[in-house]
Amino acid sequence: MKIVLVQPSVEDFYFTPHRSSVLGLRSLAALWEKRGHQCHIVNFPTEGRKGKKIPLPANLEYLRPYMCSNKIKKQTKEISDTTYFRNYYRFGPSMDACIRRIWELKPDAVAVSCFAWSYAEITLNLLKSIKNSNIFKKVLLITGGPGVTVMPEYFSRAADLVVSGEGENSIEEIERYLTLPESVERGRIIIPEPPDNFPFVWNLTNSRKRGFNATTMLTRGCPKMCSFCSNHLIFGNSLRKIDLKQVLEGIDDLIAEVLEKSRSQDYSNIKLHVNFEDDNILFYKQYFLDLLLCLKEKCSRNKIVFTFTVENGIDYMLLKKDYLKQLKDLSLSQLNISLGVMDPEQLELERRTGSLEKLETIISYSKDLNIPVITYFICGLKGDTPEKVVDTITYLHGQSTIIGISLYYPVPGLSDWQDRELFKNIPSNLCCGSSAAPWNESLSTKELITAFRLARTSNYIKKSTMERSVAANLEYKLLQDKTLDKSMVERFFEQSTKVGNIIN
Ligand code: B12
Ligand code: SF4
Repeated sequence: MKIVLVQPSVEDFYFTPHRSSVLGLRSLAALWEKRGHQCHIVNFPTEGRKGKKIPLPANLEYLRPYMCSNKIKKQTKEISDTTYFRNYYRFGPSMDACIRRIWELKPDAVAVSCFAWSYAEITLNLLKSIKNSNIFKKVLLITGGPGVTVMPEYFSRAADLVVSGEGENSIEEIERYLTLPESVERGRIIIPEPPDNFPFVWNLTNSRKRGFNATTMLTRGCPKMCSFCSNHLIFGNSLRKIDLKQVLEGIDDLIAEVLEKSRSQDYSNIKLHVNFEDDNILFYKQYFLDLLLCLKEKCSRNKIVFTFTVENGIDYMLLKKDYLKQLKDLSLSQLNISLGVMDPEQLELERRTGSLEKLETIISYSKDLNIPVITYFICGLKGDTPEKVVDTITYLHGQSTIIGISLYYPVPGLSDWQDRELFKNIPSNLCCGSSAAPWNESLSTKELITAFRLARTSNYIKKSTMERSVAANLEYKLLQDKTLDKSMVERFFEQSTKVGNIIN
């Protein structure tokens, strides 16, 4: 059978195409092909060079005053680099174009993924358009993914089969539906058993300037239960990894693919960067070192310059100096740290552990090793205050790190969001971090956006060579800006002048 696996277009203020690797769909395709099916993946958000500007949805109108108008383009770089978003986009083709593309592939079944609840509505619209279109009458329509898993009933009106959780083992049900279409009970929700082992898959892209970029993931599940994270809802609490032997064989295939493409495109110096999307790879420290060593050696034997990152974030509490040195020797090119939250009381509330002393040791050792650091924290958690958030930003301003700020968003089914009915009556795009909605009523939209802009301001100041004059100029301009919370801006500049910063 021919199965077309689809990642729908995304509508948001921004998107990260180099991380949009559809590893879930790749994993399904790898296993389903082994059963004799012909699988074709369509990753719509990565089609086309960049997003197409579209009108701001009516329910996000409250963000308009914070959006930097296009007139600001003419403003200095220091202002444009410290603003909120400017435009709203569609990443990927229009609905009609998507339908046409899928139809041209002549599928027996279409499997649509929803990678986050915040994109539930756009996924549902695609499903409905397929379902209502006569040309797809005989085509089986399946949906799954993290966004579907947390609220499967929302999708059952629009798909023949709704899969909650890991999708690999849903293939038996799909085959049954395809062979006995008359037995199909439309909109059925199934929760397949997780696979015993899952395949090593990757997404490889390349450009002449940057070389090759591969994204992969080696583990699933997490025994921790951070209050804001929905990982356990999809992958459960037990941690699993791909068998090392299987990864090592896969690395040979990855390198062969790189060599083949570089030959056909006539590359002289071959560079390969691998990004691991794992949530907590340091649960398997030795395993990770073993495969990095193998990857580096195989690259070197083939005259490929190898580097790697773990962009989804590394748990600094599990990181020690000697391990970091080993990662550096194995070509770690940037350290992405997940801080989660800084305040000790808050840490407890979020069921996380942390130590600023440890964080500082890791950041300063990274500086010695010449590894750039990005530290991510979440803003707008329950119990957060504007003061706590500014204190986190100023604290990080004093460290050798760039700040990555994530605005809080809820996911149906998390311990604080058990009432799923609530989400049926709210447009799902309100659950995007970029919507800066005051979910926990701890910070208002204005305060969340002020925090976002202060984090960018800190990064901008750190990157500039004339920090003091840039900071003074920005302080003046931000204090004039009526869309910002004045007391947060004042607190930031007052404290950041005291801590100074040590990035350069
Ligand atoms: C890489 C990643 C991204 C990439 C895109 C991923 C992609 N699909 O291409 C990027 C960086 C763009 C991204 C962005 C966001 N992400 Co993200 N992301 C991830 C991450 C770290 C890895 C995804 C992955 O490859 N997993 C591995 C594969 C094997 O798993 P999978 O994709 O879930 O697929 C399995 C099942 O879900 C299922 N399945 C998937 N699709 C389908 C389809 C069918 C038909 C079937 C049957 C089954 C099925 O079967 C697969 C195999 O078992 C996950 C965390 C995680 N551990 O998964 C978060 C995660 C998916 N992200 C999440 C969120 C919320 C976001 C944001 C929306 C957050 C925000 N700031 O608003 C942003 C959007 C920002 C933006 N505008 O860019 C949440 C989703 C929670 C939820 N249920 O709603 C996750 C789970 C993080 C978390 N811990 O909570 N993300
Ligand atoms: S945030 Fe990371 S450590 Fe916490 S539960 Fe999620 S995956 Fe696990």
